[in-house]
Amino acid sequence: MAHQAAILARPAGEARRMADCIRALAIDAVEAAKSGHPGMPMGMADAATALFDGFVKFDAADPRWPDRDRFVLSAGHGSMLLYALLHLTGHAGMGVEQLKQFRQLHSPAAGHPEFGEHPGIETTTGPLGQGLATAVGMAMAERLLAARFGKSLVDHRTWVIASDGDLQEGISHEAASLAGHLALAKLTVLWDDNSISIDGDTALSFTDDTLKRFSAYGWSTRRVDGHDPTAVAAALAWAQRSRRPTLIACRTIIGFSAPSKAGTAGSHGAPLGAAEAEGAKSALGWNHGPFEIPEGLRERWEAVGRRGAGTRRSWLKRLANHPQREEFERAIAGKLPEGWHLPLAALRAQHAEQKPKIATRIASQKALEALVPAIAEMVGGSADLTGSNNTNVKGVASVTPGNFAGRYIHYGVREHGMAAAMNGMALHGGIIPYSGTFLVFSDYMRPAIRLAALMRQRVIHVLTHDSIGLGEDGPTHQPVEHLASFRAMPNVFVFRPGDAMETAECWELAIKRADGPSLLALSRQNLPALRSDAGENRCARGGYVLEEASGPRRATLIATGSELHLAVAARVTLEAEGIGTAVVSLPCWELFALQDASYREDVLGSGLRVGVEALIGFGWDRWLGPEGVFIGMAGFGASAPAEALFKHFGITVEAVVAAVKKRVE
Ligand SMILES: Cc1ncc(C[n+]2csc(CCOP(=O)(O)OP(=O)(O)O)c2C)c(N)n1
Ligand SMILES: [Mg+2]
Repeated sequence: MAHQAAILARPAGEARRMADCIRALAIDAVEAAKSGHPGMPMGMADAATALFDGFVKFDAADPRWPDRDRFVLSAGHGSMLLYALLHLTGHAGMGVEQLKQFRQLHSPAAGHPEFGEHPGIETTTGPLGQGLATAVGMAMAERLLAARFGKSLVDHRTWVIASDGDLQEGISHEAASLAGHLALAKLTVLWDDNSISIDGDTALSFTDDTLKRFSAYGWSTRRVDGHDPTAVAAALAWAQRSRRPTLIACRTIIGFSAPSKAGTAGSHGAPLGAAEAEGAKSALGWNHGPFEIPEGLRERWEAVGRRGAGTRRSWLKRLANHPQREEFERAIAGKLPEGWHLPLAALRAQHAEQKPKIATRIASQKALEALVPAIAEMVGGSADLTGSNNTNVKGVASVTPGNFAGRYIHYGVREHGMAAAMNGMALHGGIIPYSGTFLVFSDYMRPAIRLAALMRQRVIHVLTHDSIGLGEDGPTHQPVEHLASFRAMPNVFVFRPGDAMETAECWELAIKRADGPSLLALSRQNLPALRSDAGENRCARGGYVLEEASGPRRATLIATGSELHLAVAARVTLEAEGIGTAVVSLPCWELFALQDASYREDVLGSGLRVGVEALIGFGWDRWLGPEGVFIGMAGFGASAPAEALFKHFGITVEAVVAAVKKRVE
């Protein structure tokens, strides 16, 4: 490659040598693992070196320092770039032993960066586009916390390295558009503009004018030679001065220095092979053993790792004397403020007394009215359905481009970007993000919810219009399979409360749950109050006997959400006919599954079990057993008033009664 030859012909200054450390480690680790992606780290090594050497504010001695800059490797397949940086800058827990274990079981240097595997890994990446959108949330969190605690405690930047694939993904459009709208000036994306993806030249599928695209979103953009450290540094300095988010297109050669694979998809996702690896090192003039970093360069890199130490110490002093110190530390630690639950307890007492007949989405708004004023770190929002999701609270101001003092975000119709940004806010720390859309559009958020589950982040999604009960909007808007699919997703808590009281209880559980995402499936339609006790949070066990049989129990009706009252009504008829019937509410399967077996057996009973839920029955056999009966949906819904639909699909009190009588008589 002539271009590569020209670059290699330049006298190799210190910056090139430092970057070569990254290249050599990436080559060696991928060779040792016999799998991985050497091309991206080899191509972006120069730009990453310029970024870390001169710009990223961090201190390797404390990778969780709250006011550090956030660095997100959105192109997670290039994970060795991140691991090499953590290693070279002297982070504990990423020694040469760990690099030698790249991609092996229990190594922090996993195939793709995994949040939690090493404190220097800010977020899990690998699903392209997610990292960039998560970083947008981190940059939003920085602004929100700066507005709350001031610049002396919160003043950091968010840096992203993104690849062609990151920018091709739809989520990058949502995220970049939102970032541009909000003028997130402290967000900078370095685009690895190498014109190569897996199928070959990106020209096969990608002819966007990316710089124009980003400038249309309200970003400032620049193009540089990604192998020229001086040019990259100048662009980074320019980015720091920008009043808008910045995109720096770094023209690079994937697999830089590999004699035959550089500039080709061949270097993207497979070891170079011994000969090509040798050739790459000799082209660089790198004559050290595998995983070996010469002393001078190691010292130089470790100095980079210590560069922020003084800044961190000054920050610690400022924190020590700051009037909001305790509040800041509490919020960052994810601890709830003292007494946070008192207004909610008062609301539950009120529900017990007044027994309001309201939709659970309205009940959710009432819960938010109790929670949001009490918990300053709750930041709400909706994907343009605020009035339908009932996610805002009177008196809470909206965030606007110049003003992050508000706590409500108009995400626009960008569900995927919203969910990923929420992950970024939760990961950043100091914020408990919640938001809303229709349950059916959770499909548009699924990849981000999956990452929240994988990373065990506290994000809360208010998902309203949760069944055919939404009525006339019809089957495009009526979820059927959604809860089954989220119940199948590890670490997700799916709540489907049946009345106002249960809604308050489920909100309490979602807020308390610091180690994973919670979804609240809520009705559009009004539902009668079924509970008049406000003491114990009965949803906390996931399922409980709402009404016991008056005599020996012959049947148990198990329902969730808007079908709970059908079960209660059916019980009245069955009891009147002498069939001892209990009603079990099962608002959270995941919590119920955590209870001991004897509790579960007591609740579910040994008689006939009938499940009632206006959704697909997939998964219900887990509770109903082989002899059970399920009353719900078997396919898509239809457009009609809700009452007509429940009748049409046979989800009625009469159907429940008939199902029981058929079996027990
Ligand atoms: C959502 C998603 N789809 C597909 C993939 C599989 N994949 C990994 S990298 C990649 C594209 C590689 O091209 P680019 O993003 O330009 O990275 P480069 O090869 O330049 O490092 C694909 C399709 C993925 N990781 N995530
Ligand atoms: Mg590429």
